[in-house]
Amino acid sequence: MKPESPERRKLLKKAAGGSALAIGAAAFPNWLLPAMAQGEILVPFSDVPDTFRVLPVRPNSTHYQDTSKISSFYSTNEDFYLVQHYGQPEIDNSQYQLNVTGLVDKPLSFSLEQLRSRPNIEKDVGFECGGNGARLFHGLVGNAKWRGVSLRDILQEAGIKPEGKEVVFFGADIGEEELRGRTVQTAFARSMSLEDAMNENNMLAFEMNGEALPHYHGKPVRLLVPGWYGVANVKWLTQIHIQDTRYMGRFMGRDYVTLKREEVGGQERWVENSVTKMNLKSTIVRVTKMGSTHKITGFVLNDGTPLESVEVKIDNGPWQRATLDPAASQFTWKLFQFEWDNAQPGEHTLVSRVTDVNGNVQRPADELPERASYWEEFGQFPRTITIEA
Ligand SMILES: Nc1nc2c(c(=O)[nH]1)N[C@H]1C(S)=C(S)[C@@H](COP(=O)(O)O)O[C@H]1N2
Ligand SMILES: [Mo]
Repeated sequence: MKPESPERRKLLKKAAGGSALAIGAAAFPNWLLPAMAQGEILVPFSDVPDTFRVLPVRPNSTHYQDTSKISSFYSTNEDFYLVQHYGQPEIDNSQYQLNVTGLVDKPLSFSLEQLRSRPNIEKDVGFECGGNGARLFHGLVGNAKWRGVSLRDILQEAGIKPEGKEVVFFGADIGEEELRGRTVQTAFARSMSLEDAMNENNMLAFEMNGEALPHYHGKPVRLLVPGWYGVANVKWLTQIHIQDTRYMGRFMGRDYVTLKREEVGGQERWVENSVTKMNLKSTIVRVTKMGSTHKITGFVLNDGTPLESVEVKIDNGPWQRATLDPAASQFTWKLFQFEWDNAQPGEHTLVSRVTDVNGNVQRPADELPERASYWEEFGQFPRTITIEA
């Protein structure tokens, strides 16, 4: 973090002093149910259509969180969103093998036990799907404590040959793709430059929130690339391959590819990019009422760059600083909260924006470069709410 301003110190103190974010975690079956613990009322947004439903987890399905219920730093393993493109392969732990192949001095192979017995690392990491956005009220998101082993240590142990440039991560899940007039079987895979793969934060995770990695989240081992969109975090990881050419699979070259109109050396061009690091983003997800005070809660995600501020604007009022959850660390989501006193009855618009220490400010969606795909929705997201008289 940047040298702290007195204002910021005050905010952190306030956060630590008990204006806590966590509200007694009441499990309730329907997001519209207004009753909360300890006299706190959930105030529904008026921008959520009556038809919007958060479904329970079903096999092989996408699952998104009901973001209006986000009230604790860790998502449970059940709430944490789910995305998979070729189903959810079941791997028998006793048969599991991770192979490190390609341009290495020493190809390696690990059983689950061999991986587990390496020096363990534990990290809090949150991420969202590159396709997360307003239509799901940003529900393709989660934050958890992960335990695993260092990817860099394993790559160093294998010894990357000088010509090794690209590291490909293959999952056990295989899908059929129609490619250039043929039907082929391909595994889910993602790749990174060797430099990105060697980042000390990357891990191979086998535990999530203190439990063995759940089947749907990639049992028994998945890759975690802190600060990147979810697509990088290859589940059911079975092979790491080092090569000297770029890997061009569906999830690098065709899908999870943004298309934006940008300036390229003074020339306006349409630019396609594989989804990698998370953009600086905040969104309001929840409003509760207790007495005459409304609490506005939201989350921030980014690539791990320290934050300067999160601010909330109500209607045409000024930007006002929100309080950041002190539980947050570099690669987690950062929950924020703003106390809105004496809200007047009627319709209100609430919006948040986040600024990082490099001066990057989250902008309104219509001020961002023109974009032709739904990947990477990180503009400001105004919400509307009706305060009853
Ligand atoms: N093997 C495999 N890994 C995968 C995927 C997949 O389809 N297969 N989907 C990716 C995408 S697009 C996302 S957003 C995250 C979701 O991780 P989660 O389901 O644990 O939240 O997993 C990534 N890892
Ligand atoms: Mo995703």
